[in-house]
Amino acid sequence: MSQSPVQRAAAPAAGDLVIAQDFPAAEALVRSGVDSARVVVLHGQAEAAARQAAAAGIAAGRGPLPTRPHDLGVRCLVVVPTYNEKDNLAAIVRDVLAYLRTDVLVVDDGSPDGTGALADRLAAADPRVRVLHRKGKLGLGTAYLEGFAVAARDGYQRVFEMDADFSHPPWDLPRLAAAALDAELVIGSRYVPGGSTVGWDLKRRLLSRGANFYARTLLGTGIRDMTGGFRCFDVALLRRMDLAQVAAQGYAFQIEMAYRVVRAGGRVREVPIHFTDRRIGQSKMSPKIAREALFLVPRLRWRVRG
Ligand SMILES: Nc1nc2c(ncn2[C@@H]2O[C@H](COP(=O)(O)OP(=O)(O)OP(=O)(O)O)[C@@H](O)[C@H]2O)c(=O)[nH]1
Ligand SMILES: [Mg+2]
Repeated sequence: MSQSPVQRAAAPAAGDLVIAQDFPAAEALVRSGVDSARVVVLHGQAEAAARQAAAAGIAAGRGPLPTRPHDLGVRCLVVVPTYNEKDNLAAIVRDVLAYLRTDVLVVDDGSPDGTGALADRLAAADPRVRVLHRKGKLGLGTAYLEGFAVAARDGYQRVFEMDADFSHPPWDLPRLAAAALDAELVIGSRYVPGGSTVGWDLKRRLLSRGANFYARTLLGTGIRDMTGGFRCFDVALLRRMDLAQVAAQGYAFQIEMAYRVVRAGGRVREVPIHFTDRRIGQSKMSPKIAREALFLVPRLRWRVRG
């Protein structure tokens, strides 16, 4: 059976490092097919030290770590919704903070496995980490909306969506943030040149492709990856949007937000990422989530006006 376009077997060896002076240069490399997991973006770091930090990061299975978190000059908040992610959370939070100068907001829905208590411990140990506890599993969409409200209230300039399960490579966060300097929405995209999905079976790939084709065709946005959940929004644009109208939860939430940004006149950029199937823990994908997207997309056409 044929595999997805780029099948990454293992972390690259440190000897394969590719140096990019800045984020636009890194973007061009990734677009041409270089795996971002071995791109060292200098962005002001001395090359020798940067090479060393990246090699150490790769050897530890954490990707090409910078010598210090990349600072894009804007106040960032990475929102990480969690439901039963106790085996992922500490590592993902640590890596987010290592790659990007940012705060992290964990939105936990009363995870039975104790993720919420773990998030509290991480927050107590680091002022950059914050936690929102909600009672019971209220869904991804509302978790992000609450995160956006915190970002708007507390003066953040960029807010990110990111899964806790390492599907979204933390080393791509600064690249998203850099692209967001001249866009209102940046989508970490599997379906532009240089992007891919890794580790999904045929059924999951077809479902994702089908959902994207469907949404793109019906909504006419030109966006290749409408369902991707690794994103950066301009908080100023979110403030101008009427987010109380957003109703969707699963993949449909991502489709709806992308469409609303387009209708609100926001510029959308897609930057390629390798989306990797979750490392540990249980999938929450369900037929209900797919059905929601199926019925929501046509309704968006006439519900959402610019
Ligand atoms: N707060 C909150 N987080 C959720 C909820 N459902 C999922 N999440 C989190 O949202 C992120 C994405 O969910 P996933 O289960 O990874 O969904 P997926 O990527 O479509 O599917 P798999 O990776 O195959 O499990 C993860 O960090 C989950 O822990 C929810 O109802 N509330
Ligand atoms: Mg996932």
